[in-house]
This record gives sequence, C-alpha cells and structure tokens, in this order.
Amino acid sequence: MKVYAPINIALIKYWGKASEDPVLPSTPSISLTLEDLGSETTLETSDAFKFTLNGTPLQGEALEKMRTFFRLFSSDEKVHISSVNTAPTAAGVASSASGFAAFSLLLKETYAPELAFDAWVKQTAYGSGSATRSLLGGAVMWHENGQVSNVPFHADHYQMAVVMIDTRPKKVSSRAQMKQSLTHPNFHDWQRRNRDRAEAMIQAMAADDFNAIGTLMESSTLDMHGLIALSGGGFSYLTDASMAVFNALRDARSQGLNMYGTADAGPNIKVLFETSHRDKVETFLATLGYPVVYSKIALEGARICT
Ligand code: 2P0
Repeated sequence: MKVYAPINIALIKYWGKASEDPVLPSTPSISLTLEDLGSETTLETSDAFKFTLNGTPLQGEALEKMRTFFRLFSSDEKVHISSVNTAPTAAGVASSASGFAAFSLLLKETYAPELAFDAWVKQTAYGSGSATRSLLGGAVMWHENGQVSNVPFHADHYQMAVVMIDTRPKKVSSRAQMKQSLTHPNFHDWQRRNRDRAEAMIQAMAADDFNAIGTLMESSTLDMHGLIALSGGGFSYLTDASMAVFNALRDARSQGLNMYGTADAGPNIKVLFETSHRDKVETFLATLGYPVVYSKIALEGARICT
C-alpha cells in the first residue's frame, strides 16, 4: 500500500504541550496544507522491522521512535516501511509533519481501518503534533482538546513559497526546545497571546483579509522565536539570512507588493502571498538568491494513492 501526505505550514504556531500523554498542545494552532511538498510512504512485509527514509535505513534512536509509533497500531513488527519526501530540495522543511501523517494513515489503513477519525488524530499526535494538521487539507486548526478541524478559508486565493536558505537537518529538535520554553516565566503570556491570535485568525480568514492574516502569522512566528531565544539562552533557529528575508518582505510591502513570512524550527522562510500576484512574487523572490519552491494550498490531506 502506498500513501501520500502533504506538509503543512503553521500560521498560528504550536509551541508547547499541555500534556505529553495524551499529546495535547498548550495553544490552538492553525496551518495551511501545501499540495506540492510531502511524503510518499509504502509498507511491505519483511523479516524484521525496517524503516527507510529517503533511501537510507534508519538506525538507533530514529528507528526506535518509528517502532514505538508502529506499536500503537500493531505488534506484528515484520514490516519494511519506506518513506520518501517528494520535493527533492525540501529536506528539513516540515517533513516530520508529512512523514508522520503518511505513516499514521498507512498504519490505520493496514491495521485499524475501523478507527474513528478523532481517535486516529490523537494517535497521530504521538508521532508529531504538527502531523495532525496534515491529515486534512485547506486551513486546519489543531485544538487544545487534541482534535483537528477545518477553518473556513479561500484556499484558491493564496499560495506559499519556501525560500530554502539552508536545508541541512536542524541541530536542536523542536521537541526538546519546546520543553525548555514551557518552564520559562514568559510561557503563560505567550500562551495567552497565541490563543487570542488563533481567534483573530479565524475572523481574518472568514473575512479573507490578507493583511490581517499575514500580520497575525508574522506576529505568532516572531513571538515564538522570541520565546525560544528567551528560554534557550539566546538560541535561535533563525539566522542572519532569515532576518534579511523578513526585512526584504517588509521592504516589498512598503512598495505595494504584499507578502508575509513565517519560519519554524529552522532558518528557511515560508512566504504567504495572493495567487493573483504570483508573477510579481516570483520575480521578487528570485532576487534573493536562494532556491524557492512554490505550492498551492492542498484541498485534501493525507490520502491513499491508487
Ligand atoms: C508548528 N513546529 O506549529 C510548530 C512551529 C515548529 C515550529 O510543530 O514534539 O514535530 O513532535 O509534537 O510537531 C514542530 O514540532 O513537535 C512544530 P512534536 P513537532 O508547526
């Protein structure tokens, strides 16, 4: 069996768990599922548990993480799972979200086809919290109670571009860094502000108000990176090059080309823009000197390939 799951990019960020078992986020998050970057995953019988990622067999801790997730669905470990990220240049760009969404769909279809959607979402979160949002297309909210649902959104009005500043794997896992942020005295202020932003984002999406959507996205992004720096003794996933791209986007806005940026647990910048401005955006982003991958918003999340 073969499945595909697209990546998703959070506009309102998930940063912090209220509970690890079950996995529940400290604030709601809202993302867009991107059609053209994702993970394709297959399962076949084997003599032992094996997991191949982009052609390389996983070993040690990475393999054990996959085995632990597998055991949530089955104890018959004689399988070989093979997962490939479909965009060749997309290494390190939300691939754990699409990877676990695809793996989770594969396991549900193979071992637990009767599993209810809500229970499946909760099970997926053990692999990666952000993977829950790749189970659906469009704009998706992961709620504090662990459920996901669509947020009404004009998906065809918008696209995203990923500016690939550095695609090497990150040195500090978001899971570890998130845990550190939880203990910082500013965490509760972040939580309150991010909950408020999630409410405001639902309104902005309903009104199709691009400037409000973009401003809320940048605000959630920079607030999260501020909290990471505060709680990590100055640590940042962002580099000088990332900040230069944020500045370039701000300059472009001041000249009438509306684009907004966001970044996750790495230096790459994802740019949200209006579909009607794609040509101008392509011309502008080409001047930055980095590879850029474009994607429409996916209408469907994780799916079985025929
Ligand atoms: C997000 N990130 O909302 C945020 C923004 C990174 C920055 O979710 O611990 O792999 O496995 O639940 O989902 C990345 O963290 O973390 C993430 P776990 P996950 O997309």
